[in-house]
Amino acid sequence: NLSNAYASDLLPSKEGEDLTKCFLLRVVNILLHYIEKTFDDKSKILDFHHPHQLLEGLDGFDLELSDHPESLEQLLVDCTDTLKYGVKTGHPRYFNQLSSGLDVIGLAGEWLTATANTNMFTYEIAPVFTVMETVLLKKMCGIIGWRETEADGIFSPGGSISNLYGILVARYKQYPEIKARGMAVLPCIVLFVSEQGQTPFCVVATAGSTVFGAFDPLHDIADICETHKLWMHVDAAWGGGLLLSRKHSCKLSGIERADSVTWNPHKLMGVPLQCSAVLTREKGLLGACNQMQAEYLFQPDKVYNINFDTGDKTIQCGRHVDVFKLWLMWKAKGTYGFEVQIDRYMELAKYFYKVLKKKDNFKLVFDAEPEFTNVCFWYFPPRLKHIPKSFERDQELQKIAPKIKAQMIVEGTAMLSYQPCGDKVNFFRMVFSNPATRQTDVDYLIDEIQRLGKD
Ligand code: ABU
Repeated sequence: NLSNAYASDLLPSKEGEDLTKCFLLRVVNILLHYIEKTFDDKSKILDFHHPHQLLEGLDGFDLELSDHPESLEQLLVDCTDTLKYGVKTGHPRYFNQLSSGLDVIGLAGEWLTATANTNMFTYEIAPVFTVMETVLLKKMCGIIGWRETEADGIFSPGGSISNLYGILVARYKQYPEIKARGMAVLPCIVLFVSEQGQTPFCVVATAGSTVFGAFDPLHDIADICETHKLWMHVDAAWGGGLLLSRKHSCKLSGIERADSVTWNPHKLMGVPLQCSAVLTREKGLLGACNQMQAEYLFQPDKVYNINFDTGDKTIQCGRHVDVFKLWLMWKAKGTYGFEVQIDRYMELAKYFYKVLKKKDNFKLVFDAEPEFTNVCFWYFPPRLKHIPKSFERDQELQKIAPKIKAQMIVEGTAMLSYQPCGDKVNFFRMVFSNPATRQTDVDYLIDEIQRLGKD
């Protein structure tokens, strides 16, 4: 019992070894229990409460902070409660986001990363991780189809920031004077979004859109970019992982002609959050575009090769080590292991599509075999099933997905996402990126939607 022990008794406190070991082993036991529950399809995905209930405190779980220290025993209770009221994103019936699943090797990687507790900005303080990052970037650039020695990249916090890096580099490449003279010396530039643009400098194509999982025709876009000398950025945050599948990588054909690419291993490849890379075909641009040469970090007269002080390629200063868990997972699976996992998701998506197609109370948003692992569909409760499409019918249909989802969350049985899009009222988006999911979970989900959606 650690009721009379406090954080100040742990290492580096004198003779704190035994207590530190005891405390951390108890934390690990809490985590192991959570991991076992995560993979148990009979356990609830979440124990849902409203924000105000969490703020008010639940069964002694108090989020307020105090002036006095809590005992280690109470901290263990806090850890247990934090997991108790969270969402088991590795549960086999968790389909809510593009990033899901709980990879045990990736988890071990994240634990090691937290223990190492260093910053990615210089080789000086992250020698192994900065070199490891270059190995991973080289591997990913090679898979895209770029000549590895000339390509470059950086891991950054998520897909949107990676896209931002792509656009910053595109702008710098076209207008390097921006670095010294700022935006004011540039014409009114725009990303290529319509034929009435001002001065387009960049086209952003998508490989695996968030909702529909659609792929842009990358060769066609590359042809236009080459003709008009436009930078081509491919947002492959979601679809990038498909490059590891020999069967399906053709959907990204032409990505090798891009100037920059966003690829999030924390999505299709199942790496624990967060793990996102921006990759550029031309070496040196990220640095030239973003460097600030802070003298307190990036001294030019260091004892080692300062090309490995990669932090100056970013607009961040502090940078989390996101690479180790990916590196360790790649070691554990090999490229072929990722391929098997990804091909299985594609098979599951096809299975799901075929089952839905046969059911007259489900309607697919696109009645064609899925291009990716996204399958979008409506559920029609009996009272709406035979009503022809009309404004009034759609007003009712719009309410169905949120109602089913709300009940699913309250009961904690499954989680999947829904959204409207353009003229399409709320529909469900099923997506496969969770290694724990089996066909039986897919069958369960269909039954569950019908159970919760009954009139
Ligand atoms: N980057 C957008 C992710 C959205 C999703 O997980 O559904």
